[in-house]
Amino acid sequence: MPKRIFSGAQPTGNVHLGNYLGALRNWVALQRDYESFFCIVNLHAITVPQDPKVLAAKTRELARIYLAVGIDPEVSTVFVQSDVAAHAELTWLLNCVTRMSELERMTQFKDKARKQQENVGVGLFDYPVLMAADILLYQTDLVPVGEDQKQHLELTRDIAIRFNRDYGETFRVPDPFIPKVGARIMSLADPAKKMSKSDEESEAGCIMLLDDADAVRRKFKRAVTDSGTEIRFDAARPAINNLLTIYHLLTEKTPAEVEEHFGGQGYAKLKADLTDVTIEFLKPFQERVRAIDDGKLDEILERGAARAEAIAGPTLAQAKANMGLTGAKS
Ligand code: ATP
Ligand code: LTN
Repeated sequence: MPKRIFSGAQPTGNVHLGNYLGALRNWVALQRDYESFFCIVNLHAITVPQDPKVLAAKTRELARIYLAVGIDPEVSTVFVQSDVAAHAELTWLLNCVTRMSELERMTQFKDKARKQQENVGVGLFDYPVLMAADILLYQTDLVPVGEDQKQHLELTRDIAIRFNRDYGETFRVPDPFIPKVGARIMSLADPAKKMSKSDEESEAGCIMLLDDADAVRRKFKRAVTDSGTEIRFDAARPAINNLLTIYHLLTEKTPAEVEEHFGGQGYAKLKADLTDVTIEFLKPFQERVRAIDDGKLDEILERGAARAEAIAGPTLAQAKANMGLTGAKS
């Protein structure tokens, strides 16, 4: 049996270069070596307030982005989380084997709860359990994500191991796939923070995949730099390290080739070249986003939901049976 991968992104805000270099790019690279499921996790999106019309539009936009970065719907399953009811149902079962104390430790919850102030929904607290359900429903082997999801993956493994121990072998225990380079692209405005679409203050530090050339030029021009003039990879200089990492990943030049390319040059040259390679990457990508036909997109998402359901349904049924949840139908 081919090994399986599962991953997802939330249809909120705008997809940025960090999401691409940390996650989407690896999904594309891995999709032919694994049986792949790529989900648009709209149930995760509603853990913080969303405008329904905007959420619906962003869900379709994200599906277009998946396809335009190179996810091949003939090879991979692309679907919307809320189209497969098993995700919500397994979450309930897993809620009953997850401890409050485990969820209280989640750093993403703590960060997001702080931003929501008194309006912290129960769903936000339960977010990691829904994520565990996503992954475990597909008997997933590998989960390609950015560095920020590591803690959620560890919790997913703990939940699977506990469920298997208490109710008998039910779920495969997944491994994270976190790339060595690019797993944490930093904000151009503040290299101490990760590039993030949910952080409103940092718009200027975030290159969006749908940004036009002017926006890209402006953002790189204003990008923060560190002291020292030499253009080389240096862990002690996070701003330049981040810019060089982006250049290295977009051009696929080795770090040595990148340093040689910029040898004896200054920040102006680095920013100019980075702007050029980014625009060169984004232009054809954005054309592909626009070229995807609406009807075709519906067809892909319907087919995706049916394929996902065919795997998720039996896993859910097994989990229920193992827990003793047998009613009229069984
Ligand atoms: P954000 O913080 O921008 O809101 P998110 O993690 O909430 O991002 P998703 O769209 O759900 O948003 O994330 C999709 C993928 O992108 C995840 O695998 C996540 O780990 C990865 N990712 C997010 N930000 C970065 C980053 N700055 N560098 C590398 N990978 C990232
Ligand atoms: N929490 C993830 C999105 C996500 C996910 C998943 C990633 C939801 N379910 C399952 C991998 C596997 C994030 O990146 N914010």
